[in-house]
Amino acid sequence: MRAALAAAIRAMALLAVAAMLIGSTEAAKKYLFKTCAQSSFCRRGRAYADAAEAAGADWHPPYAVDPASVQLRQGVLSGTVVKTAVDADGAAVGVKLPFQLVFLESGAVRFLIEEDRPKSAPKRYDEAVRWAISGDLGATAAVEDVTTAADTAAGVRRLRFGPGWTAVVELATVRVTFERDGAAQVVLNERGLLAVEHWRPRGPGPAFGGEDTTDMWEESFGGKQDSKPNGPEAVAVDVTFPGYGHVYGIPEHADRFALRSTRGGEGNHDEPYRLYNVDIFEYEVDSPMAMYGAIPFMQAQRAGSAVGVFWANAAETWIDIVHGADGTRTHWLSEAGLVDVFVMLGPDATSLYQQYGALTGYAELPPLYSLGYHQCRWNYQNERDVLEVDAGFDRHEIPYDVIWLDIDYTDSRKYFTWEQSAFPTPERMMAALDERRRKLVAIIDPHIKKEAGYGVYEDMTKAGLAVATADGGEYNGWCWPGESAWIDTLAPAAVEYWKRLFRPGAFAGRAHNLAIWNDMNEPSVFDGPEGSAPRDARHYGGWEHRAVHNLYGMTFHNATVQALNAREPRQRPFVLTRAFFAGSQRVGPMWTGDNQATWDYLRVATPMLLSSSVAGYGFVGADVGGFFGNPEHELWARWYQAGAFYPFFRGHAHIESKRREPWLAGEPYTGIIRDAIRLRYQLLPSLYTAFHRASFDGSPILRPLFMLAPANDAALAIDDQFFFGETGLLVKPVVDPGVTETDVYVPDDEVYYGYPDRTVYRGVGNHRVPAGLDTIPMLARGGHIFTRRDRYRRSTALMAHDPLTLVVSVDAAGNAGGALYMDDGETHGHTKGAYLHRFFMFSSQDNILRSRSVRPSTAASRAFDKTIDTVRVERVIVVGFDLGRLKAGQTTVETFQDKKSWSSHISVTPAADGRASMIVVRDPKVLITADWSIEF
Ligand code: NBV
Repeated sequence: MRAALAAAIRAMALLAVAAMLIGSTEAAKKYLFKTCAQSSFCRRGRAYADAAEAAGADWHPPYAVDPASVQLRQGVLSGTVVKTAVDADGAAVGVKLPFQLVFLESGAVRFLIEEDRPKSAPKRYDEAVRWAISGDLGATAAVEDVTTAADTAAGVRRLRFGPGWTAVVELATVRVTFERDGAAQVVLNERGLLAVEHWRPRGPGPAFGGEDTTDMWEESFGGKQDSKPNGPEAVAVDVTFPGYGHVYGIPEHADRFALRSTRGGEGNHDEPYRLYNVDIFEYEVDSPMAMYGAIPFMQAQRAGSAVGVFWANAAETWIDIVHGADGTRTHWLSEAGLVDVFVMLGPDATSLYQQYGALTGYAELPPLYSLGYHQCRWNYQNERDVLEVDAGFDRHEIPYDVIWLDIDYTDSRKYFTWEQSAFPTPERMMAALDERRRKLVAIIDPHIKKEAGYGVYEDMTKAGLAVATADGGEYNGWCWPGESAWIDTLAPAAVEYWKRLFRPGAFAGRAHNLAIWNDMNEPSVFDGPEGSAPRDARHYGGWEHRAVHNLYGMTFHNATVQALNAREPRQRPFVLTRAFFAGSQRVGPMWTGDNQATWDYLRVATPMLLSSSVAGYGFVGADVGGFFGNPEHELWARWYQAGAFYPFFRGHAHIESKRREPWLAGEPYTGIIRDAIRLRYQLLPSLYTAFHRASFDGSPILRPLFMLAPANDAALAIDDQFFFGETGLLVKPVVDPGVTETDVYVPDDEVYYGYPDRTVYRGVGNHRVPAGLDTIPMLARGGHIFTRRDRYRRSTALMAHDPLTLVVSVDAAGNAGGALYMDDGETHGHTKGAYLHRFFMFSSQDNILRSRSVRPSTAASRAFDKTIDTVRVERVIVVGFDLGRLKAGQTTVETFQDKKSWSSHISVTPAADGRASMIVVRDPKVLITADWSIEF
């Protein structure tokens, strides 16, 4: 009786939590999440840093490399760091910490410190790299020992690697300095903050020389107890970037792109940036608080140089940053796992993204439809609703590709079921969508309702595939369906089971236009500590949740992708995730979670997307329109104008928000939204080309200004503008109400043309540009050629044979170049050569625009060409060409293709009123599959 009452009270309390999640409009409940001081290892780590700071030159940390242990073998410098500690009886003990400095083929250097623990002690978690890293961790042999006699006398090892790079290891201080051409770029442990909380038997009271032992063996937060059976096992190190004034990355935070100092002061944070995947509903902007995902990769940038570090640790992590006159100092602390740092020396941003991608992988090419517009809402009510929305897009002539179903399509939030009365014939509904080549995304979360008779729960529990409690039972907590268990996708058997659930016929019939959305995979647990799973819960392999927390979401996302791959092997999968880790870019896109329908959230979306873009995660988006609340109409329209450039472009709204289908905005807003979505579709060939580039070198889709203007210091902090893929389009979304004009910062001395009005902007600095409600401030940088498809179609698939337009914006010297990548957009045929890849070059030397294939010609490529051999270039637009180079009265240009030539008509608009000239070649009758030249 008592138990039943307690359960009822608990259920009511949880319903209140759920109601809060559904209905609240207040700011994030900060107190629900730890501060550094409330996380005992962070508190200890910061105190350690403070002590070092106070001691200055008298700081003598207890770590040193044993010189006799050091050896260099096949690209690996190894040895033992010895930590001198005092045991419970006051005796000195030397804790052995084997280290390796591994010089990787990709140019990155890995600094790994493990711990020699007694056999009886629990193992430190050492599998974060297994999940995060897809590249080769083998060493390169091309390391040269350039240690001099003087170095040896001073206890220094000096190793040369890569293109003139050096690593200098100081044994007595365990300091490693990475130099380029003799100048230090990255220093590990410069401040002596290296710390490894070594294993010790649980014992009474203050045991180790002066350490603060409170909360070492258990701690509690918000009334939730963490049993910490392994005791303290945090790791930390400081990383200094000498001469670098700016650092970026370490998503996910709702903050500026250029990260702030975190030790107080005007405009700075007081708290470190935190990485701990949490369901931070109604997050605050301008905050270092943890969010849904975590990528511990940081880029440092100064004029002309980029370097980076990747901290391969999936436990809770805090990062302190202090910018000084001589560079940036950072301090990385994680609750468990290893010191495992990868240093990358760039020397520029593009090389850095390649180095990081060589480690953690590149995003595979997504299906083309997923770059179209997605329409989501919590919830589309029933089949009729779905099909009416679908038809609404056609009625209003707005292209779109995907409609989404949120949690309420299920029967009582039991995933893999359908609410029968609302969705009696899902397959029929999907077939109707398929007629217009559209897709359906259904949400599937990792919490599985604990209910007798629910097959998924019963199978999972019988096979022991759920996350376990500290003592080995099944872990249960509360989420949308009520009491639930969580699938443990670290376990191979759980992944196999997950695949079975998606088999054709098992879910959504045999529909092949199905894609999936993974939400709540931080994991979000209503009654768990900080709204997540307890740190002492257990995963496959016996690992504590604490150590794998930040990568759990990626394993779930990964399992879903594997399941879709097994269901429809021909097709590229699409699975959106909310939680992520380093490596998630390989799996599928993410979005920035539950933002609000206010200008602040529109504003912060750009720096947030840039932050993940530079951390290897380019396929990202923010909910267009704002999830919570109702956007005023102007904001609604402006958000679509910004969203048209988000790599992942989805409108979404909360269950209590008013309906948000674009036509409900009314004129002029619907027209503006339509134009923005159509612009997106127009730019799809270019966007897809950028995704192709990202898939082999990690170049972001949204590019920070420093990528094209690396020498300009003043551009480093700008985060309300970006370049769009390879197009050279510099975009500044309007994020304030009432704007009619705005300043666009031109970051380099190239010529820029207003797009599409051709106003010439030249000179580094701000330029005033028109920005009325129907205008997206955009400048086309001289020197680029990009492609468009200008016809309105209902979905991406229906554009496959449309002709292309080439936009050539010549640079100050009269030249331009660009690329186009195409394939079938659906299958894996491109991996076997079925694609088209061309470069376009416009040369002022001979006034010729050339199209050249840069793809090997194979049977597969030729077969692909056949499928698009009717696709022609219908228009070439050349902006900024010096018309003096045309013949007087010239009305045609000569076109050459396949040893034939013909003339095509041009229309010429001279430069006037501050606008550049324009030549339009109409229907030059050239094919996209052919090599051709057009002579002006
Ligand atoms: O599944 C409901 C929502 C979803 O619409 C949203 O996009 C997710 O971020 N989900 C969170 C759960 C509850 C939010 C209050």
